[in-house]
Amino acid sequence: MRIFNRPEIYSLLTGLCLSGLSVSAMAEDTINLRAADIHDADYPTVRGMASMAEQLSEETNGRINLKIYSGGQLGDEKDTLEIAIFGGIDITRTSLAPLNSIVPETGVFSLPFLFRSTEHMRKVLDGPIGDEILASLEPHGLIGLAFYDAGARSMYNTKHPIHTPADMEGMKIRVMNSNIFVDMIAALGGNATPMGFGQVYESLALGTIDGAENNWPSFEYSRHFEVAPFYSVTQHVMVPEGLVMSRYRWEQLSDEDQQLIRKAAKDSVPVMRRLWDARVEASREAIIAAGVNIVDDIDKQPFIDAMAPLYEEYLQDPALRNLVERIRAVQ
Ligand code: BDP
Repeated sequence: MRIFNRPEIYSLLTGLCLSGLSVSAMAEDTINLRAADIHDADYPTVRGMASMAEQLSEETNGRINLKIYSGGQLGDEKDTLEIAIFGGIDITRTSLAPLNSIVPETGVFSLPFLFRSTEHMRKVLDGPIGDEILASLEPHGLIGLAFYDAGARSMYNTKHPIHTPADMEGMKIRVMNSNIFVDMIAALGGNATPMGFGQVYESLALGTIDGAENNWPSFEYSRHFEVAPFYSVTQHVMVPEGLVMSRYRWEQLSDEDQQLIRKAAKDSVPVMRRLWDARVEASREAIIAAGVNIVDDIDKQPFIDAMAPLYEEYLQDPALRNLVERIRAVQ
């Protein structure tokens, strides 16, 4: 065993004290961030955020501590967005749809049949148009950090298979809190009822609504298929998810920390997408295995045609019209 001499012991003790000091200094500097998501801990959006939290913790030795409150613990998406604007929640992951009334530019991504494919959508989100939309949040009290995938949404209901818009005549369909979604359902002949995701199962079961629309993973893990066993692969909209931060909180951070957060958010995107692609497949298989009545040979044209007035209405602003043209031009 090595015996230390007195000067060595002094220097060791000084070292320990200093590191003790720096630990306490570090503890004072710790930045605690609270993030919200309505989805459960193993949903790809939450796991994407968890990878962001891990990266931030590693890169800062635990100084930036991102804690995720999943499962809607902090409220539904409309609430968490409003609370984030006032600085009560630091980060929230929501669909872009509830942002439509706050940031008009985000409405473009809620327009039905806008993206031609997942590849097209990812290319737009990963390019300058994506950055432009993220930046458009800033004057509204939010910082757009990144986009996550939400696949394509399709119609489901408690009554009968939907093949054409005529099959939706008079149906009460739940939508997210977005006027574009409300108008989309009206254009298809249904009556839209906006409500939070957490209320949908019960409303379907009680018959307050006849249907809703969502991607395979949300339809499956929410178990909506138990009460609404008719799923038609209309793929009418591909509205992405947004990872957004409170601008109030953002402005309290140093430039370096802002950069770390932005980078960790962006770096979590490929992680999320890998999980997402696998999850879409697994959920689709689970739905088929559950015996849901699936219509997957839909002729989309009548649905696309029905959307013309919606485009007219929303694209009166030349800037938004131009945005749509630029999105369509992305190859
Ligand atoms: C899911 C989205 C989630 C929405 C939900 C909904 O991931 O952000 O809140 O749909 O329909 O696909 O409300």
